[in-house]
Amino acid sequence: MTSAPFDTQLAACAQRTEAFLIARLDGLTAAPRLTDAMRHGALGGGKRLRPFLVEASARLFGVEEREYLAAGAALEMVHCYSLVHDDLPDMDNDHLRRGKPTVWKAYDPALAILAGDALLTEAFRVLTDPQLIADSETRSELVAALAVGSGPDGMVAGQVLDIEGETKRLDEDDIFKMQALKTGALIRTGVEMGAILGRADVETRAALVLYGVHAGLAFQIADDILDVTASSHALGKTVGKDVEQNKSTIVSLRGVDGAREILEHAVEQGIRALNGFGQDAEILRILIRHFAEREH
Ligand code: GRG
Repeated sequence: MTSAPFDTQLAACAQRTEAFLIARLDGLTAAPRLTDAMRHGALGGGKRLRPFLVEASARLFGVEEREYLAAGAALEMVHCYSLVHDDLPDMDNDHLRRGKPTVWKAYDPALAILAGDALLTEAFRVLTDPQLIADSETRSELVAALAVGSGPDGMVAGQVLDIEGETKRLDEDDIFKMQALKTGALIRTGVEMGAILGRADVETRAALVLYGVHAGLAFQIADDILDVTASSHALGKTVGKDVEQNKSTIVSLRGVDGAREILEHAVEQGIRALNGFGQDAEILRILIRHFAEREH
């Protein structure tokens, strides 16, 4: 990793990811209104934290920019699809996302469903493109990792558990499980994709996955704390959605101070998982602290 400050590195990654997504979407001409809705859901906003996780992990192994950029953009397309679908009237019924109307408000719910579907499927097309990722085994392992992280053993399962939590009381274990799947799975997958691109050995990949699990936990607990402590109107985020819907979160069960303790523990465990990586992994250590300390 370069020694540029964290914010500069994250901004550079966001810019590269945006440019990649613009070019990729410009190449889709079969149904212009669909591509416009995909642009609305994927471009012009978003912190691009997940591509940065792929990049930071891949750079530990000297992976080329072309490869980690493609893998990070694919992961971001899946993340954007999840937000587009999550905002739908039959899910969270949100009107604003990233400071602008949600895709279903700007277009209509049917097109928002299809734009989400198209972002999801296009992500996998990116990962199978030999012009972007040279080695065929790497491509197929990336596809498998993203399918696990995003599908019925990952994010989609988490979303279902979250919806079930609206009608039944979740205990702490249920909440940890739901969050590890709904938000944590894609974060973990980002770090894992870097390890796959780097052809990391089994132990090295497992250490990075362990870091990713704790990074996902830190991200979600920080989000729950922000829901009750911060005002994020300016960002177009629905403030305290879980609070508003009376959903159980770690904060509602343990209080803000209790949640902060769990958050600090997750950060420590994540950093400990990187013990074997030395100075090269400093950016991942900064990143997990950034997750814990973020203000939006
Ligand atoms: C619809 C299958 C399906 C899944 C949806 C991730 C998800 C599951 C829903 C998103 C709802 C939500 C607000 C989850 C909490 C995690 C969170 C704050 C996600 C937003 O991620 P950021 O902060 O967003 O990285 P940006 O806009 O920066 O990309």
